[in-house]
Amino acid sequence: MSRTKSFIVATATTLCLSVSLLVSGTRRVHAENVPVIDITAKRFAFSPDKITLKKGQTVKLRLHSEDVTHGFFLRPLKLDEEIPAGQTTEVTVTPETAGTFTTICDHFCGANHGNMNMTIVVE
Ligand SMILES: [Cu+2]
Repeated sequence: MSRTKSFIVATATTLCLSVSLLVSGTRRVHAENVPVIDITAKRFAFSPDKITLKKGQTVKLRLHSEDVTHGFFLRPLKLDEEIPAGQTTEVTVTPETAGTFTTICDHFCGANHGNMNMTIVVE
């Protein structure tokens, strides 16, 4: 192989490697870069009290508690989280069923706990 030829081969190999590194790097960023929805729990309501998700689209729910420990339970979306007092719980969800669902607080948080819920619409 001539000097020029081997230089070209080496350059091409380096280019290919850089491109594949770039591509896999981009993929990784996309996987972590899912939309985030912030939800705040505070006696005795969630804020916002309604969110809309797209069927098949992964989102991250970032659940904050502003006071005591709350729950976040929605069987059809397989959500069963605890939000410890004053803390944040993150959960990733990919809804597979369209519909209107009611998420409840399933961790007793006081007198009006039974009315603490929010709506998740999947369309
Ligand atoms: Cu509660």
